[in-house]
Amino acid sequence: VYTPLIQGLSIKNKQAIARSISVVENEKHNSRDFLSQIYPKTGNAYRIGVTGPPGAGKSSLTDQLIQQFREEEKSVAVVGVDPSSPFSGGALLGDRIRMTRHFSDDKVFIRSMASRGGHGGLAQKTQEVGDVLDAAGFDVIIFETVGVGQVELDVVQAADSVLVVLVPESGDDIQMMKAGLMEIADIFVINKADRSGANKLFISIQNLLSTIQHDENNWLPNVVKTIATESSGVSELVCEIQKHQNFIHETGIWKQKLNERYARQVNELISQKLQSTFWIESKQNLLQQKLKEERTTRLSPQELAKELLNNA
Ligand SMILES: Nc1nc2c(ncn2[C@@H]2O[C@H](COP(=O)(O)OP(=O)(O)OP(=O)(O)O)[C@@H](O)[C@H]2O)c(=O)[nH]1
Ligand SMILES: [Mg+2]
Repeated sequence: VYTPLIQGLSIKNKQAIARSISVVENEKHNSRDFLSQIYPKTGNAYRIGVTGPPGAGKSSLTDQLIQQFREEEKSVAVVGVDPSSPFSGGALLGDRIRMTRHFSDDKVFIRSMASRGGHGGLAQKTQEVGDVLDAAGFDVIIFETVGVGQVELDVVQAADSVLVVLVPESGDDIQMMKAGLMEIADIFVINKADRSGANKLFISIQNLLSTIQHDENNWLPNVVKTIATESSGVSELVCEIQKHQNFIHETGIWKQKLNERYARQVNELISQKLQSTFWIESKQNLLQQKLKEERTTRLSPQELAKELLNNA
């Protein structure tokens, strides 16, 4: 059924790519089979996650990265992920405006995704879309997302290199640590370095990083200053990405990441299947009935779970 679509994918036909993505996104006609068929073609793309606070310049930087990778003859796909918006619009429109110069390039593909419900979580969907683009043979896939919530962190964590984009106004380090950005960053980018405070932030991140214990098997994140609107610092950034890529290849971390993604996908699919077959109407009703009972006299969650499981 999917043969023409897969053929189109293999030559990076934009229409075929777009259709493949919507098969996956909307879980149309056995999208699982489709993903299964393209699996052998995946595992070659390098995945970069770009996250950071709203307006930090993520799309502007992504546009610059596309430019740099294209100069190296690499094909690039970009997935903009916006968990907060149920439909494509708003911020995602902004992404499109920042990257328009690459639209006519047939080695560049740009797509926005928004949470539209469905069975899997947005992070899982994003990975599946990544797999489609990987199968289409893109050398680099960039995932852009606003780094505020858990979903966004999950999205970028599935990438090979994670760029955390901050701006001089980003404020104190403590806040960053709270947001969990410190743990996921492979490279810190201080964008809008044309503004005052960039050096102060640079030093405080360096100080923070110097307290991290590390050895030759662990990557120590580095910090790069950029001005995305002036292409300044971008080649240094690409250089750091390359360094990180080499590092994770040499240490075997990349293979490990691929395996983790594989295992996560399997787990995700199993739990979805188990949940959906488990919650037959009578069980849903039983739960609903317990919810109506007095909190103090009803069964404990543990007892109820046991009862539900035993009645399988
Ligand atoms: N002064 C200055 N402005 C910049 C720089 N980089 C980006 N901008 C501007 O900052 C604004 C936001 O840039 P975007 O690239 O859309 O930022 P973003 O992080 O993708 O924004 P969201 O996706 O909405 O979270 C735009 O007006 C850019 O022109 C920079 O290095 N210096
Ligand atoms: Mg953006």
